[in-house]
Amino acid sequence: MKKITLLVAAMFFAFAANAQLVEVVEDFESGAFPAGWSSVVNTGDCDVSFGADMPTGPSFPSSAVYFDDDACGNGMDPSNVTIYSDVYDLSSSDGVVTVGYDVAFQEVAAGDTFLAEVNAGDGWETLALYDVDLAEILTESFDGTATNEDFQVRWTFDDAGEWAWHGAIDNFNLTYTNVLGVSDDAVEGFSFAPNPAQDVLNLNAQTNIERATIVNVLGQTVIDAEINATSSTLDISSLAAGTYILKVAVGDETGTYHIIKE
Ligand SMILES: [Ca+2]
Ligand SMILES: [Ca+2]
Ligand SMILES: [Ca+2]
Repeated sequence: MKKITLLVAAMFFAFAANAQLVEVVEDFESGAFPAGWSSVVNTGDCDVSFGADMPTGPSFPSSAVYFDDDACGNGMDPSNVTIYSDVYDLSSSDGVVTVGYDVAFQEVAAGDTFLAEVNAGDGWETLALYDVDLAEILTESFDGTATNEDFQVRWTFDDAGEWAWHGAIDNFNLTYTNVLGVSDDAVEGFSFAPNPAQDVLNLNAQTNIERATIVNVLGQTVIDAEINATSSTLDISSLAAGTYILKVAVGDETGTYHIIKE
């Protein structure tokens, strides 16, 4: 994932038909983890805290979640503590995801680190590694692609066995666009295959399929075919890879399905 500064693409999608911008923001003002969030003490005896005032260096304007190794104390067992975000289902998203947070990190010995990672479908990968003191609260934003059902972000503070300072985050934000704000709407007796598909979609129904259209993430119709048969094929070889919506009119019903073009 690489940094971006604007959410222009996501905001544009929000105004297109059949697309819904989803924005998750967590500000840690309650003094406890939001639903779905947690921390895991991998080693040591100390866990995270909530608050604005950091043990040293710049503090936050409002409550953050942080690991305070200073408060953990001198001579304690080495601390390695991970903050886990909620798990987000991005399977209905168009694949474009932006994740961000504000971060503070102060170390004592050079070995201390604060590691941000994301699971965007291929296991944990590094978003950012904070390895030296941050002179200011840093506002981070990362742009990438993900359509996994178990999208998650985590931050791990490692004190390298020292009496160290802290790592903290606030204002977690996750932005993505659902291609449809609703789940698939199936028509009984209608089926199609394969999905994902490369070249051809095979359509089958027990009653007459009148029309089939394919809509992209911008809500634009890219294929519009009169069928008038109980079975047919749609040539999708010209479509760019990505997620689309298949709409079918079968009898007097309309079905909508997510399809993936490979
Ligand atoms: Ca806050
Ligand atoms: Ca370091
Ligand atoms: Ca320590």
